Amino acid sequence: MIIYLDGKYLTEDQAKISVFDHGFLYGDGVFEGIRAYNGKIFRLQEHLDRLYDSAKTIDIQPSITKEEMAEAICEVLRRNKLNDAYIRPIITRGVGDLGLDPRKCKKASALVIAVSWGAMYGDLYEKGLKAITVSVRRNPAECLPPNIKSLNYLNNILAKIEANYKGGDEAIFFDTNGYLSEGSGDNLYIIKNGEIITPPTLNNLRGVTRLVVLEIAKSLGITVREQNLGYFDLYTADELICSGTAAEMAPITWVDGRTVGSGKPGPVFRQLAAAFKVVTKTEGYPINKK
Ligand code: PXG
Repeated sequence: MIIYLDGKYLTEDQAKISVFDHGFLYGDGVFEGIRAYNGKIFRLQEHLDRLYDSAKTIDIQPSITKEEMAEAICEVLRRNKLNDAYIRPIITRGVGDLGLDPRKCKKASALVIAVSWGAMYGDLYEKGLKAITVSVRRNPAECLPPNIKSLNYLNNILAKIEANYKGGDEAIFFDTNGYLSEGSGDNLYIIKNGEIITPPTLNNLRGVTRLVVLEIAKSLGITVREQNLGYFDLYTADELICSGTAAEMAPITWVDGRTVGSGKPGPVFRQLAAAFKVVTKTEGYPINKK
C-alpha cells in the first residue's frame, strides 16, 4: 500500500506521524471519506471544499492547495492500482508540544490513504438495517459544530458503542433540543406519504451524499422537504433511509423495536438507490487524465 504524506509517496511502514502531532494528541485535525467508482472520484470537488472549510473553521492552514490534494489523491489511486476505492485524506494540526496551544504547531500535515472497500453493510441493503436511537446527543453547534468533519469522532463513537451493545446496526442521534440529527456516520431521511423529509443541516454533517440524494429525488419528481423532525416522525415513517459515502444508500427497517413500514426496503428507497448506482458509475473526476 502506498500512502501520501507531506509531499512523499511512502509504504505503510514508512508513513508515520509524530506522537507530538496534535491530530493524535487532541484530535486536532480534519478528514474526508471519498469513494472512487470505476476509475472516477465521486464528487471530489465537494469533498475537498468540505475538507478545506472544516480546516478553516478550526483555523488550520493546510500545507497544500486543494489542487495539490486532488493530484495526491489521484496519484495514490494510480500507485495502488485502485479503480474502486475508499479514500481518506487527512489534514492534521502538525507537530507541537504537549500543550494544546495550536500556535506551537508550525506546519500542518497532509496525508492520503486509499483502500479497496466494497459495500459497507453487506446483505443489509436487502434486509434493512436495525437502528437504535441513542441516549448520547449530537454535539450542539454552539459547542462543536457537527458540520466540521474533525478527527475527534468520540461523539459518534459513543453513539456507535451504544447501538452495538443494544443490537443495532446503526445509531440514530437526536440533538439537545430533541430534534432528529443523523446517524453515527450517515444522514437520515424519512419517507411519509410519498415525500422525502430530512433534517436541516445545523445539527448534522452536511453530507455530500445527502446532496446527491436530494438531487436525484428532485430529478425523479419526488417532493423533498427539509424540516425538523422528532421521535413521532421517526416511528411513524413509511420508510427510513440513511446515506453516506461509506454506507452509500441503505434502508432502515427497524428502529427501537418498531417495524418501519412493511419491514422491507420500500419503493422510494429502491428507486433512489437504483438512480444513485447509475450516478456513481457515470459521474466523477477521472483518476487518469488524458
Ligand atoms: N454524518 C456523519 C457524522 C458522517 O461522519 C456522513 C454524515 C455522510 O456524509 P457524506 O459526505 O459521506 O455523505 C458522515 C460521513 C464509518 C464512517 O465508518 C462514516 C463517515 C466517515 C468516516 C467513517 O461509518 N461518514
